[in-house]
Amino acid sequence: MYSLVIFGPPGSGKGTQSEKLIEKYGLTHLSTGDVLRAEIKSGSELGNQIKSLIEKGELVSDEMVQEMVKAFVMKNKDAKGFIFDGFPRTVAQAQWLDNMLSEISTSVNIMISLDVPDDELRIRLLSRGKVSGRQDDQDEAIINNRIDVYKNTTLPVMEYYQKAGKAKGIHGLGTIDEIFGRITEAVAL
Ligand code: B4P
Repeated sequence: MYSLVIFGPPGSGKGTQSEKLIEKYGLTHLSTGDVLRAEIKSGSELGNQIKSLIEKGELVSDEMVQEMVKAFVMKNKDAKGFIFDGFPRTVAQAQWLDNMLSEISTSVNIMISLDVPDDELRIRLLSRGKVSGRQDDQDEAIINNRIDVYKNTTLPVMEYYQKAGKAKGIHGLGTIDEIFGRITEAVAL
């Protein structure tokens, strides 16, 4: 099993590059953002709680996200490997992921970190907000909070993977194909 974490600030292109990675490597994709948005769409009580956090640009609790990730991985134990997109977002989630994968005798092979300047993130997210209807992409104050949460809470996850010798930084500006080319060089599967 080959598992890859795609990491970066909001708007860095994680979802965009995941689509190309799935196509090339046949890995099974898990976007925690997508799973959370599906829960919101279901109209459940849990979905309402998640909605209020996402619309403020805050993270959902580790426990809630971990439960969703575990259910997904256990359901797909025969996968060739996974792309974890937007997960882990805290050091606690990263430690938990290592433990959970070791239960099925596997581990994260590589962490791809997309590096994009803040100004470009704001441009991309506001432009997606105009077409996607995503509330968290339409308000600059919420976007700024997401970037702050990334720097304060999520960035230490990079150090976690650096210490494990698994982090690869990728320059995240350029065309989608140019960035994908840099990623495939790093993955070298
Ligand atoms: P996500 O869905 O992960 O949202 P995101 O960080 O904005 O990333 P996304 O994948 O959507 O965007 P991308 O970088 O591809 O999370 C949403 C929320 O859910 C979080 O804020 C949090 O509240 C919650 N959540 C999710 N996971 C969680 C976790 N593990 N723990 C706790 N809470 C969690 O950016 C794409 C945009 O840029 C697109 O519009 C694309 O067209 C554009 N783009 C991409 N590449 C480009 C390029 N090369 N040039 C120009 N534009 C480009």
